[in-house]
Amino acid sequence: MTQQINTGLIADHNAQAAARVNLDYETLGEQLARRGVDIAVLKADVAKFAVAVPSWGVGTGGTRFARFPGLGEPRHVFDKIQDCGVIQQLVRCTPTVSPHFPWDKVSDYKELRQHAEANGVGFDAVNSNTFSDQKDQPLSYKFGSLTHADAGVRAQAVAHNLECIEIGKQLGSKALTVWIGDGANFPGQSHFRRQFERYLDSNRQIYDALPADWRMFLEHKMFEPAFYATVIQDWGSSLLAAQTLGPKARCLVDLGHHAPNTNIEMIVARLVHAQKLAGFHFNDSKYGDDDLDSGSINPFQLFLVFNELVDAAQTGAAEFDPAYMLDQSHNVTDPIESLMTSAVTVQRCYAQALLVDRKALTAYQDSNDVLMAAQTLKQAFHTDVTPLLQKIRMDAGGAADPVAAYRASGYRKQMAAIRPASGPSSGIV
Ligand SMILES: [Mn+2]
Repeated sequence: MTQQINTGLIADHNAQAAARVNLDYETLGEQLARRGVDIAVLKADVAKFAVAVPSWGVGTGGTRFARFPGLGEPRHVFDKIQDCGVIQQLVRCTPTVSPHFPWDKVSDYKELRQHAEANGVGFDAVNSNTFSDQKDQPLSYKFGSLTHADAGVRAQAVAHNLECIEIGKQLGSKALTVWIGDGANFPGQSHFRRQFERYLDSNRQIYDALPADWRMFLEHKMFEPAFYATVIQDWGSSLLAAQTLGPKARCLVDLGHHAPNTNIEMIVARLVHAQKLAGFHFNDSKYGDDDLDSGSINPFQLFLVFNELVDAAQTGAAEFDPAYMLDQSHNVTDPIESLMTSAVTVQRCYAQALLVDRKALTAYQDSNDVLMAAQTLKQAFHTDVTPLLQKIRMDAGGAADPVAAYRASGYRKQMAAIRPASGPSSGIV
């Protein structure tokens, strides 16, 4: 296997941190023991947690105003996979990459799969793109794709999704994520019901082509690029579509794809109840679909989402097997640093949610002790599990402090020497 970051450097980094981490871990273990939690059991559980990295996330993102490229950006999917391998090497909780087509198209998928294996990562859900036009594409998606008024455009969009499934089979994927930008920018532009019916009809053709052990993740998004009405704008439309299509279709929750102040954790609970939760695209936002780093604005919300997930797992909720992925746009940070930090943040919220005293919480809920119910969640959220996460990473060969080890490695500088600068550009991820 190709280790992009020198393993000796990581070992030295960890050796310097070991005494401090071990002491902090012991102290945390004593604190948790007083609350009836065995830190060894918690550690074994958290060590199994994994979140996928999006292939498009390792490139510098942009807004519709501008994109300011970083140094040593990946030139193609092979570079992207290599960067994802660096992330996994240091954080040890991002074992898979989610590719996006046609951006990540290659002529030899066997070679791509081998390249991923050599970099210590596998493939997660494949993503289709019918929200932008590609060079030499016969028909335009300007006025929609799977829901376009013209049957020819719909057929082209369906064919692209079928191709994504075929590529995914070669890469070892087990899911197709479908997000479309279809909608309307003006009242009157589209017939709401006919457009939704066309969505279902097109997706039926894709659904029918899914292998038996695959899933179809339907991703909703409130707005943009359609600013007046989006076909799959909310979890209600998504659930309706998933229920119409059948058991392989499920609803994907991207944290940024809701109106501000939406109670996302409650949506999660509803989707668990409906046995339709596909999984997540983690990110954070302040105003809209900002695609900021996970937990950077509202870590408590992320914790509350995991509180629902841990509750669902511990109560044996049916058809509960959510897929976790980061989906962020890194405009002003090094994407590798942001993705490492975000993966650890998501893992942290999972660990904190495992610390909720559920027996006590249930008792407070049933006796209407509102204040203590809220305090029970806060007690878990306020627990600093940093030493636990450090210990898990170090035991797995990752770094005590992934960003510090990454910076010390000089990886970005090395890549800047190999990969030519892409130059400033407008445009979006
Ligand atoms: Mn997303």
